[in-house]
Amino acid sequence: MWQVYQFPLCPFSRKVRLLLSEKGIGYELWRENPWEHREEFLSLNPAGRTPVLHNPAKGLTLADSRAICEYLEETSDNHPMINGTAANRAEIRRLVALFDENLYGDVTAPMLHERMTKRIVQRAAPDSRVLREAMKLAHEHLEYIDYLLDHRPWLAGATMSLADLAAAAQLSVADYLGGIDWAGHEQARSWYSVFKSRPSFGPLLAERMEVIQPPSHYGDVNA
Ligand SMILES: N[C@@H](CCC(=O)N[C@@H](CS)C(=O)NCC(=O)O)C(=O)O
Repeated sequence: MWQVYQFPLCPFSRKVRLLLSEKGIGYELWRENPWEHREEFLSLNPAGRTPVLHNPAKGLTLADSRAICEYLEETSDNHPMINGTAANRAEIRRLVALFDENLYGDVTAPMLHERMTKRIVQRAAPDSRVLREAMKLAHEHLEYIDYLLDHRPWLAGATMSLADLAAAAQLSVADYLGGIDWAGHEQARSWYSVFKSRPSFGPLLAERMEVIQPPSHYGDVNA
């Protein structure tokens, strides 16, 4: 059985967990707070970042969500998520990079820092200017997602792919932290509500990060 080292609001762990579930691969959750720099965790991943996928029976440890997702894609035939022609696969990987890097850097990372790290680790108040800027940038990312969905049923093309999982993972964390205003983004909102109803998403929506509560619409599959 795979062990996923993660904490509930790590968007990269969410992406990996969504992929594992969509592929029907079982896993156990192992709670890891990377800011604690635990030695045992650093021996699994010297970068000190979640997610890590560990399989003691196989003697295998995988780190970095993109490396993990590529591994799962190469080793499981179930529900391919980087599929189609070489051009389709390049488009999926382009969007995964965009969401993992830009959406994370512009929106999820500052929201996590202001609302989670400052509260739990630094015991400091969030900076409202940083939060406002992240929410403004969230609108720009949602506009791009609306644009993609105007042209295709799923973000990277005709079928659901890792690009959808990557975007949903980031947006779900930003939404938990109150950083997403869905008003005016009907395409993105209805794409995301389809996701919320998927069995793979249920466990994520039900989880809570101690002391931080999400807004009421967060876990509502009809919102
Ligand atoms: N590129 C990495 C990013 C992982 C990452 O940044 N994880 C965060 C938590 S969401 C982390 O562990 N941060 C702690 C640190 O950077 O020291 C991936 O895709 O797995």
